[in-house]
Amino acid sequence: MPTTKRCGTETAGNKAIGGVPTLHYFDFQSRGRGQVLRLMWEDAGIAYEDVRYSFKEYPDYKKTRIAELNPTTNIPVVELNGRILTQSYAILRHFARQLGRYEGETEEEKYWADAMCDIVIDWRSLFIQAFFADNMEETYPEHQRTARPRFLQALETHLKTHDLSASGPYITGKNITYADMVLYQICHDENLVQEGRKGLKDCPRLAELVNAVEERPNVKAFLQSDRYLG
Ligand SMILES: N[C@@H](CCC(=O)N[C@@H](CS)C(=O)NCC(=O)O)C(=O)O
Repeated sequence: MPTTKRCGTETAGNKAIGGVPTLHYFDFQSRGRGQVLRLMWEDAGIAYEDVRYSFKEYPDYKKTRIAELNPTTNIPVVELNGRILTQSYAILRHFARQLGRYEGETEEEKYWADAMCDIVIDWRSLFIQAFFADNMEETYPEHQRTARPRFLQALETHLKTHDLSASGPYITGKNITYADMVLYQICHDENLVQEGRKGLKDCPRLAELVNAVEERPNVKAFLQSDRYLG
């Protein structure tokens, strides 16, 4: 049986998005696409129901409960007041608009946040392919040697040189966007933020962004709480 846990207490943020969302996702520590949604809700002080499926039980639920919620049979899926929301990045953008934050202020900022997010989408697809392959002992080290440094270097260059990013700490400057959370989470899931940011030693601007995300009061409290599972 999947586990269900209520996280947080209802706030104005819940009112802004229309209630208490229920997240259906893997019980995969504090990792994956679903974790970015948790991160946004934690940062915004939004209460949520966290439904977690073990990797073992998921294939059965994929054919039943998840298939009923989402024709592509993927997770994350969010239920909110009788509505079903699918596609994690569309969900993040939707909540950002509803909250009136996390999407950038000007059209230029919104474009840039979306563009940086799209780079991470490409990176995460390759990461997952390599990490969950049957022969992951070969494919993941290969990914770590080839694709990953390519994405790290491109993102570091963008952050250092783009007009909006250069002043830092976030992608569009001083205000966080959903794209910073997407970028933070892939660095976390690739184990680049752990052990004193060892994996980001050649990417000081990216490390600055990671530090800024982790220093946000609600994120900091979350990372130190029993809701954070590593
Ligand atoms: N574009 C989708 C991708 C969803 C996706 O591939 N989810 C993965 C987990 S992160 C999944 O459902 N894997 C199990 C499966 O495909 O059965 C999104 O961003 O939500």
